[in-house]
Amino acid sequence: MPMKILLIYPPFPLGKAMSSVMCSPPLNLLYLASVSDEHNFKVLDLNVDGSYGIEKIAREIEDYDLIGITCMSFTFRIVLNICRIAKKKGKTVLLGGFHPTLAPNIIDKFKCIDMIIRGEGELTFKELLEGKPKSEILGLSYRENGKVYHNPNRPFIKNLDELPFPRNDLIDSSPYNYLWIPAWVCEASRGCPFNCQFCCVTQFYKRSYRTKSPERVIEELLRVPESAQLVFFVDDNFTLNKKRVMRICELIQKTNLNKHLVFVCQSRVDDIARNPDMVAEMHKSGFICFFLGFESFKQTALNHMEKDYTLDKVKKCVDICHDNGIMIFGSFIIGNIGENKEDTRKTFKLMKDLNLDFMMTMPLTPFPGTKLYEEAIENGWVDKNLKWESIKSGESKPLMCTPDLTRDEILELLSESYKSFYADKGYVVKKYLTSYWSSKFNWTHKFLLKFMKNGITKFIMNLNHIVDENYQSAY
Ligand code: B12
Ligand code: SF4
Repeated sequence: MPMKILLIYPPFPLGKAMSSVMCSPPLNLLYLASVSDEHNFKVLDLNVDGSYGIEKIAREIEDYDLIGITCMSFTFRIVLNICRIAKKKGKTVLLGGFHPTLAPNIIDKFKCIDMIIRGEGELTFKELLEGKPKSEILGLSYRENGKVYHNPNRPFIKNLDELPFPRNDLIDSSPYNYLWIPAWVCEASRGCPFNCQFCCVTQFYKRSYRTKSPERVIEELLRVPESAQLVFFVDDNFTLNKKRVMRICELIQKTNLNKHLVFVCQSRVDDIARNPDMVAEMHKSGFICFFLGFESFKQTALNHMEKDYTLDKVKKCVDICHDNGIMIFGSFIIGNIGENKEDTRKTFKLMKDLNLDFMMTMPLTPFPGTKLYEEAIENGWVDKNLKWESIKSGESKPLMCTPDLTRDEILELLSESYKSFYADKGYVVKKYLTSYWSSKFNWTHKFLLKFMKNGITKFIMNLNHIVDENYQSAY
């Protein structure tokens, strides 16, 4: 008997205002929905439709047999509220994603969660839908007759090419965008072999790294909805294997995908510094921006977090990108162990001296299961009774202090980082009126009108949704 299954992506902190600037398709749910033809799926992305308050969710849930929800640590509070509504309606509630995988004991504590699929979801979900006895399904945690069982882990999928293609047809592609450019996402590999102390990926994928074949990657790109003009590769480390990247580039050019799509990926400073020829080829194939986790510009802090790159590579990496017309979106952590205010401000200055194109900062966060969490607990930097279920996803207050900085100081530095970078007129004028008119960056001209027309108007129209308490508490 076919089931009606509702897969929910919970809302991000800033609601509609955020989604008009950046809104990413729920790729995980599209993969999950691909594992069975027998059942009927609906994917509900609450980032797209800001009108979903508690009553509307409750009405929607009514129609379904199984409610699956994806969950990150910062969305756990909202997810839990949705679980409670679903449970009240007598539905079966299933969670998956990083938070339930790395903190599976939440099922022991919260009776509104019936099942958790830990780790990669596809095969476990398939077996569950096929009706295999729960006790035999690897990677499943479940409640039965009031008792909770955590089955052994499921080994990682050996050949990622065997996965069915994501069910892109289940959602309307039009709301999805990255900085106002109509966008889609693609996954070419899973995991990362590095061992950064703060990172959840190392724990989730146990430092494994598996790739899809370049041919399969192209197949996925060919299925990207027509409306998209940009594809973001969600891989943690797209450039790890140069030979493979070169082959993907070759195939992108052969299939002319770069005629109507541009690409953004996540990479590492050392990969870029080592491989200027790869970067040149990537730009030729339509790559326009690299998302790089610099985290800090203090070597001892990088060593402490086991980031495994050295600062002498930074200038080289930035020059290689800019010489090839590739923008850099730098990501930094505020409150690294071993950094004081002065060190942090040196990092702010370097971001501009290096001419980075965009940056974002995040407070050091002790996510469940990470090595950082253990260290923070041991040293009393975080409350040992930290309850993710009471943290609002828009909450900006850092969750831990460090030996050099209080939580309030980290908060001040976070706000200072954005002011010092984006509100510094000299910097923005220099960047936007000089660099992007050079021939290397001529691809930016194509998007400029779009930025102005769609972006600014939509953003202003939706400003009232920013950190909207009602929107948050609606769940
Ligand atoms: C792309 C991405 C984003 C996109 C989101 C796109 C989207 N709509 O999904 C954007 C840029 C918006 C984003 C934002 C943020 N992100 Co992010 N993101 C990622 C990234 C790089 C890839 C995610 C992805 O698409 N993977 C591919 C899919 C197929 O895998 P998956 O999501 O893991 O899903 C599989 C399983 O987890 C499982 N599964 C997942 N959901 C469900 C649900 C059910 C019902 C079942 C059965 C199974 C299941 O099955 C899936 C298929 O195998 C991950 C790192 C990573 N490697 O996953 C970080 C990651 C998920 N992000 C993270 C963080 C911290 C954030 C931010 C807080 C960052 C910030 N500075 O604001 C925000 C969170 C905003 C919020 N909700 O509060 C952390 C989460 C840590 C945690 N414990 O919660 C990660 C792990 C990065 C890291 N290294 O720590 N992110
Ligand atoms: S390189 Fe990136 S994905 Fe890999 S462990 Fe470090 S932070 Fe995580």
